[in-house]
Order: sequence, then structure tokens, then C-alpha cells
Amino acid sequence: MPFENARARTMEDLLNLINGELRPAVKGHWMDVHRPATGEVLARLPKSTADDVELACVAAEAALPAWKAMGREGRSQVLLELARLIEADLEGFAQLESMDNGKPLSLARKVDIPRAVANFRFFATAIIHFSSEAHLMDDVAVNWTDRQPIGVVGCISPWNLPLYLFTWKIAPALAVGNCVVAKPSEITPCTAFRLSQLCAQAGMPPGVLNIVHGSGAEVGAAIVAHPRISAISFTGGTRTGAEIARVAAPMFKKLSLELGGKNPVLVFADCDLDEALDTTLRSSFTNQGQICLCGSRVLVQRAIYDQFRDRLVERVKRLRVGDPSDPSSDLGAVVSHDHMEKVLSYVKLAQEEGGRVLCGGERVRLDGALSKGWYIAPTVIEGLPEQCRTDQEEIFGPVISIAPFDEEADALTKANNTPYGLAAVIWTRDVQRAHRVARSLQAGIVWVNCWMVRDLRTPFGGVKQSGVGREGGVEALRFFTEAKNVCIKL
Ligand code: TXE
Repeated sequence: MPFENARARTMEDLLNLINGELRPAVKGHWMDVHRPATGEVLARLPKSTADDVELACVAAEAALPAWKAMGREGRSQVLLELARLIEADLEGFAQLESMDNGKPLSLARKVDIPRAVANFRFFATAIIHFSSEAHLMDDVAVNWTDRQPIGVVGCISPWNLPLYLFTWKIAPALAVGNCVVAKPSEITPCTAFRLSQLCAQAGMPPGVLNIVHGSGAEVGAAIVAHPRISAISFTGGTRTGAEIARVAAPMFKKLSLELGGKNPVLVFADCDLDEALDTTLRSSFTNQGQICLCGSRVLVQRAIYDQFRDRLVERVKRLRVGDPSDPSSDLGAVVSHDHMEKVLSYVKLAQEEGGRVLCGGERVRLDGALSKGWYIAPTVIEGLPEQCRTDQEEIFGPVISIAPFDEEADALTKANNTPYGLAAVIWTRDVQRAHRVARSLQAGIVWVNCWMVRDLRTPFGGVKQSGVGREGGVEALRFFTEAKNVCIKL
């Protein structure tokens, strides 16, 4: 199996999964995948085109009757087996994810791969319990809601949580009986490839899941524009989401768009300070700050501002940026050279806008083989003016801003003052305040006295430019099905 000895080898060829077959792109072109820890080339992936998407679509359409005929129990068994196979190879998947993305291996082991397993288990069992509604009109008629699979659906996922978000989409899509044409990010395609090698063994019929590798501009765009792909589930940048909506909306495709965030963390003076500090450190810098749920604007009530800021900065300075495979590294590498440049350009912008860098702010050069890796020191910026670009645009790296607020109303105004509305965190011991503020925040997800505590049954998604639609639990099962009301006269 490719990547079996991943530590020792640097060059592998990934393949598309189309109609149950692992194959290169039709045109035979390739593109490089890099290893962020060292900057070297890790693998090649097929540089697919619309031709490959077409083949995947034909295969997916042909597989629909057989997949539907397996029934929910049969599909559930296949997805459970896939979960088991990933779990049995957890270490292999985790090492590959860390190598491909630059994230600490410890994080991939603890979060990314277990969550991919959980995604399959969750939706494999959710489908067994998924029931349709009935509406009785007294003695007149009974309505029942038939929920059928859409047909062929497209799933497009990003690089920050590669297998985690890829499976978060394909698991519900498959569970309800759709066949899928999926595209992982071209920046981090390796674990999706490893998954594609397990599908046949799990008992998945050919064509049910097709994975087409390549660039967003070619493969992603071809999936979105394909006339026989009737729904698109996308996670990625807001600009890409807007482009997808521009193409897909006039074709009347169902769309679920999970986009960026600029999430506020509101720290009230009555909070448990130690816990707020511990968790804010995590909510700011986990995965090098490359999680759409990371809090990037920390707003602290003035009475405790100086104390909180000083203690936070002191803790941030102690974070270790290092080799992702070293268990003592708190932060690994950011995902690409371009992304590193983008993140650092925001630090420069922040300074031009009047911000003071309290710690970090620069590229970290490690020794030896890691000297060409893409590392950034965790950065805290203070003193930014309101409405500045640094506080309005998604940086998506280990960079946060910190600012004081006075009263609750001031906190809310500042928190809501961005085009985004994905997540927010509130730190307070006052339960009434927690309710009040949570209800007034413009966000799809609010955590009180915690962060990233996830129950897969809950709706997940954002408002404003953070997206359209909700994923998770029953929301995902509904998104990936078409409802038909059947009204029968009594
Ligand atoms: O994401 P893209 P990028 C944010 C973050 C980051 C910025 C850009 O701020 O700096 O977005 O990152 C595919 N049609 N997030 O450029 O391009 C692409 O191949 C169809 C937030 O890497 O949005 C990949 O599979 N698909 C975020 C996926 O879309 C297209 C996670 C996401 O890539 C396409 C990642 C097109 N025209 C970035 N163009 C989050 N919210 O979690 C690209 N793609």
C-alpha cells in the first residue's frame, strides 16, 4: 500500500477513485503535493480535468440503483466497516495527515482521524434512526414526507482538517443513498487517497464514491457546473463559496456553503480566568489557527484587560513551534508557502494599521531538514483601530488581535462588527448574561465557557458571509435528501 513506510519515502503517486478503480487522470497530468514541515515534495496527485469528473459522474449514476437497493441497513454496514478500517489504521492515517498538512501528529491522532471515524459511525447509525414526518389533517387527509436521495451529489472540502471535513460531507451523503463525486483539497489530498484504498474492502460497490483529485479551478469548477450533479456541499473560503453560488444557483442546485469566520472571544470580568486563559490559548492557536472555528478577535472587559493580556502573552511566548512529529510541539507548520506569506502579510498590514505586535509576528526558521518548512510564531496584536482590515478579514493562521471593551453592549457591537458570523465564545459566570449575549451574537455557533465541544447532532454553520445552510445531524440528512409531501385523502 502506498505510504506504508511514509516516514522513509518522500515521493508517491496518488490516484483517482473512479468506478471502483484507482487510476491516473485521463490526460495523464500530475501536480505536486508538498510537505509543509520541510517544504519538500511529498507526492504527486492526478491533475484531473472535466473529463475525469464526467467519468466519475457516469459511474456514480450507474451505481445509484444498487446503492439504493442495499437499503439503509446495508449502507450502514458498509460505512461502519469503513470506520473500522480507518480506525484499525489510525496511526498510518494520522502520520499521513500530519505530513501532508503540517499539523502536529499528536493533533491528528487525537482529533482529525478519530473524528473521521466518528463521522462515519455517526451517520451510519443516524440513517437507521432517521424518520420521516406525518401530518394528519383531522378526518380530511394524511400527509407524509417521503425523503429520497438526491442522486449524484458533489462534495468539495478544504485543507485545514482534510479527512475530518471530507468525511463530514461524504458520510451523510452516502448514508441516505446518494452516490458521490468528491474532491479533497489539492493541497492535502493524501488521506482521502488512503481512504479510497479501503472502499472496496469495506464492501462499497464501484461508483458509489468517486474521488477526483486536482485543482479547484478545474475539478472543483467542473463538479459545480456539471448538469447531473444536483447538490453541492462545500467548505472553504468565502470568495470560492461566492463563485460556486454564482454558477450553481442559476442551475437550481441545492447548496450548502460552510465558509470563513472572524470569530470573537468575549471575556467578561466575572469569568474563571484560568480556564478562560487555557482555552483561549487553544481556541487561538490549535492547528496553527487554521480552523474556521478559531477565535481570532479576543475582546476582554476593561477591568481585567491588562492582567488577561499579560498572562495570555506570557503563555503564547511559551508555545513551542516545532517538528510536527515531535510530541512536544504545540504548533507545527502552516499548510503552504503561499499561505505563510498571506498570514505574514496580515501582520505587516496590522502594523501599518497601528497595531503593536506583543509577541510572534515572524517566520520561524527551524534547524536542519526543517529549515525550509513553513513555520510562523504565534502572534498577538494589540491597539488596532476599529473597522481595520486586520479585524475584518479572515487571516486563518496563528495570529489574533486583543482589545478591551467596557460594557456588555460595547462587547456585542464589537463582536458583531464583521461581515462574518460563524462562531463565538463567551466567558462569564453570569448565566443570564450568557443567555442574553448568546442570543444577540450574530453567529451560527456559540460556546459558553468552552470551545470546540462538538456534539455531531447539533446544527453546524454560519450566518452572513460565513455561509448558507447547516450541516450536522438531521440537518445533513435533510440536505442530502429531497422531501416529497404525499397527501392521501381519508
Ligand atoms: O480555499 P479554497 P483556499 C479560507 C482561509 C483561506 C482562504 C483561501 O481564509 O486563507 O479560505 O484558502 C476548491 N470551484 N478557508 O484558497 O480555494 C479547492 O480546490 C469549486 C477557510 O485554500 O476555498 C478546495 O478543494 N471548487 C476554510 C476547496 O475548494 C473550488 C478552509 C477550498 O479551497 C474552486 C479553507 C472553484 N472555483 C480555507 N476553487 C474553512 N472555512 O474551513 C477552489 N475550489
